[in-house]
Amino acid sequence: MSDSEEEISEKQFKIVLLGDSGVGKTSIAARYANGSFTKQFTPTPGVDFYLKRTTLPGQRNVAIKVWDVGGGGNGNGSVSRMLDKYVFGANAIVLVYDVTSQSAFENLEDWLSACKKHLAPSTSGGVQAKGPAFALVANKIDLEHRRTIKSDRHHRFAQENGLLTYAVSAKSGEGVDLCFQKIAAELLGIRLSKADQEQHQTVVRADIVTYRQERLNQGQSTASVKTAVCAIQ
Ligand code: G3D
Ligand code: MG
Repeated sequence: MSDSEEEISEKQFKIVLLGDSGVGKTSIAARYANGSFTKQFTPTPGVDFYLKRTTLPGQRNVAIKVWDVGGGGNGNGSVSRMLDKYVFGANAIVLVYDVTSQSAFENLEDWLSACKKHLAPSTSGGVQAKGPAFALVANKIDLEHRRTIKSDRHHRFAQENGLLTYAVSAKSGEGVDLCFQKIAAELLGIRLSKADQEQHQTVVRADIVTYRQERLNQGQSTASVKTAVCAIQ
């Protein structure tokens, strides 16, 4: 295929989201594909698919198919019976946890080993098939005040297991787009420049909350009082 044909053609990547129920997999997939966050989610039965097209440096078009795997259990639980079907042919497997949940983080060991078991080296035509990339995603970073998994623990686990690492908030959108863009770049063997990364950075909206002047004046001198307060929600 010539260079120009390769530019026009589109690569497809299968990216599978795994992790305990409630960590925010559906929210991440919906945020990435639809740019929205819906407060009320019902647990995902089976698997849902989200498709997003993106372009990487060098006019390389990519279609990212996100597999949002539902189910209540962890790698040893109800999901594991179907896990082999979900991870088959995956280009990347994303292990998601909630930064406020100790158990969701600890269960990632089981998710990871269940995946590795199903992905035991296969050969096709005598050629060893390349396994998927693995990534560790810390979700709900908007809940910093409730964080129980510190970033050094996150990085240690990633380093011990050779995982790419990201931190996101499906709620605010922070880091979500960039996370998928970086995974796609990794799969293509491309390095994203600072400018490329900035393009995919989400501006987190800080709501301006206007308090009534008299409430702010209570117990304070008016000289130090501002009428608008910036709050990140
Ligand atoms: P799952 O698909 O992994 O099971 P969901 O998880 O996407 O259904 O999310 C579970 C709950 O976490 C949902 O709340 C969702 O709104 C919330 N959530 C997901 N991502 C974030 C995030 O980044 N920040 C915060 N603060 N909450 C998040 P409910 O209330 O519907 O259970
Ligand atoms: Mg879900």
